[in-house]
Amino acid sequence: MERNNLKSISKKGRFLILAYDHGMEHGTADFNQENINPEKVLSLADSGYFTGIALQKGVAERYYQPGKNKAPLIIKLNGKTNLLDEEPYSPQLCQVDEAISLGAKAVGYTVYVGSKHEKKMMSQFAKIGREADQAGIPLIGWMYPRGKAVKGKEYSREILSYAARLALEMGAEVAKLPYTGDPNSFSWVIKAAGRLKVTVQGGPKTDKKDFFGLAEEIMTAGADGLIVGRNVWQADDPLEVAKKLNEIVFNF
Ligand code: FBP
Repeated sequence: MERNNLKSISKKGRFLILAYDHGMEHGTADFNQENINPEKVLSLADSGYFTGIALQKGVAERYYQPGKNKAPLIIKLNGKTNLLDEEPYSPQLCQVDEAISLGAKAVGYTVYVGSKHEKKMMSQFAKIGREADQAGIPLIGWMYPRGKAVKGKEYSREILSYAARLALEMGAEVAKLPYTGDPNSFSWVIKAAGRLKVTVQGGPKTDKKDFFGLAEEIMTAGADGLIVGRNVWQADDPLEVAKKLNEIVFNF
């Protein structure tokens, strides 16, 4: 059964979402004079190539204009900095009803699968899932294996299929996962996700052609789309990259 109006953040059942929550996650190291300005990235998101933009609450409050901005808004409800060297925990910073009042059509939440604090994140995720269900909007799980228990296995078939299955069993509508690195193992991850939609993160900026090749490979493996940030807005020609990714994701 299709739940919670996925249509508002997808096209032909697929997703191409622009992620722009890096200021919180990474500091300003990811930005240049252009892409540090949320207005520039929002206008890229509004190009028509994306089915959504993922922002933290503060940026959405000050820059996103429902009705004027075209890309559907997805609010990341939790987040953390990268300054502390400890088992990862990403606290909830925004509530579902606040996200909706900002115009959100979906919410996202990161679970660090395998972290010492996994239980706390799972229980927050479950509560958010109930609230999102009541509001009729989808919950996207940023499912990232991290921490001592999974060290060295963050990209393995075994752990990523576990993360995908966890998202299904917790009641997410969409999972965002790292890529295993090859289509065979990733097709097992997708199988494990069952009826859950599976999207893949972009990762650090790589050569443009290599990234397009990777995007094609990920879609061939059976993914439902991409949630990508740096490989788009750090590119010299972000609009061209967006156009090409749109072709790959929606015309596959
Ligand atoms: P990218 O495509 O730039 O990797 O963005 C995806 C994303 O999940 C962002 O939403 C988030 O800020 C970032 O990656 C987190 O990256 P990491 O935890 O690997 O530092």
